[in-house]
Amino acid sequence: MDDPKAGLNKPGAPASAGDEPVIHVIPERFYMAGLKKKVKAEPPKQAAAIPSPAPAGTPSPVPPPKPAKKKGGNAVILVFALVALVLIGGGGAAVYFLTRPQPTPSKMPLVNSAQPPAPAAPVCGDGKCDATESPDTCAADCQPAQPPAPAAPVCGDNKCEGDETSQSCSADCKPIFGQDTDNDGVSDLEETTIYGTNPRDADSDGDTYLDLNEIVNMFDPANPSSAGMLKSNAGIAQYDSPSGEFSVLYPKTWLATPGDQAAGGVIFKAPTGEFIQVLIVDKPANQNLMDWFLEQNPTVKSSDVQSLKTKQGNDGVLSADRMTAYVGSGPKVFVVSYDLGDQTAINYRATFQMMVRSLMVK
Ligand SMILES: [Ca+2]
Ligand SMILES: [Ca+2]
Ligand SMILES: [Ca+2]
Ligand SMILES: [Ca+2]
Repeated sequence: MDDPKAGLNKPGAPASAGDEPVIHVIPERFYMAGLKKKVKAEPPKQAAAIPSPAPAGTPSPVPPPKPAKKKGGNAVILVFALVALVLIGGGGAAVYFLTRPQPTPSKMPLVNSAQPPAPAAPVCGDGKCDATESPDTCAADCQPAQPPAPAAPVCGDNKCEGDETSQSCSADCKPIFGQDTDNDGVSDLEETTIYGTNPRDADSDGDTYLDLNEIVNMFDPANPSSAGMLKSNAGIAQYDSPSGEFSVLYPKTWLATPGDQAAGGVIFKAPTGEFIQVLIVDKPANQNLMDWFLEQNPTVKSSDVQSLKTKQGNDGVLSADRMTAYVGSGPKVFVVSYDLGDQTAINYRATFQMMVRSLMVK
């Protein structure tokens, strides 16, 4: 019988004897079997991969797919897969970028487009007065500001403006009278330059008649005598028209200039520039003076005018502004008007009344 232990020894190994330690090893058959199995488990790829050549003359069956070809097909598929992946990835990215929410256009682009272009630097001499230019910095382009032309005054707007006066527009302008210190209706200028009365005494001669009352009734305000008449006053003269149609008292210091022969009349000019004029116009002999006046002045109401009577006894009409009187006598009307000239104040109101009252038709 074989020593079972001998089978456990390595081949060629001396058999152990005595008390020497026994080394147990895997029996060779097991060892080899295991090794064979191991070798069998991994056969060389080459033998399995290479197909045996078909014997000549025999029809070759459907050739098995060549490993190389199979490898190339896989590569193509891989490439296609990669390309597909790239395409899918790229398409997805494109879809993402195309469909992702865009920034609201009201933010960036509008802000930029709303910015005005930077203004060009102003050029002096281009005929345009730019905002930063002025008559001081660029007289060639910029004219000095002209004051706006004043609007033409409108009579009836309740504003006394421009060259309007109580005479040219009584609706807007209240009359301004010259200084009258003693408030007797005779201006200081009249008292001192015409009548020789006291501008601080309403009854200069002390005859109990006020200065104005004496003047418009043809009495001398500077003479207490009841017989003292105005035409005897040192400052008064009488004008007799060359045609012999009328006479009128006037201040002796004023310049009397007869009108032309056809119109008759006269102009008395004061040293201060005002003047009082007498004109003679025709009217129907049988027409009432007021009717004639309203016919001549259709916009004037009868309630706006004032009736008067001359010292001689002729009827008269005083205009609304109290600056023109119309004295009727048969087929004639004597128009006495007071023009302020360049003056704004009415300095000769008492004298104008005196002259109208003194008018005598011959
Ligand atoms: Ca006075
Ligand atoms: Ca007086
Ligand atoms: Ca008196
Ligand atoms: Ca008197």
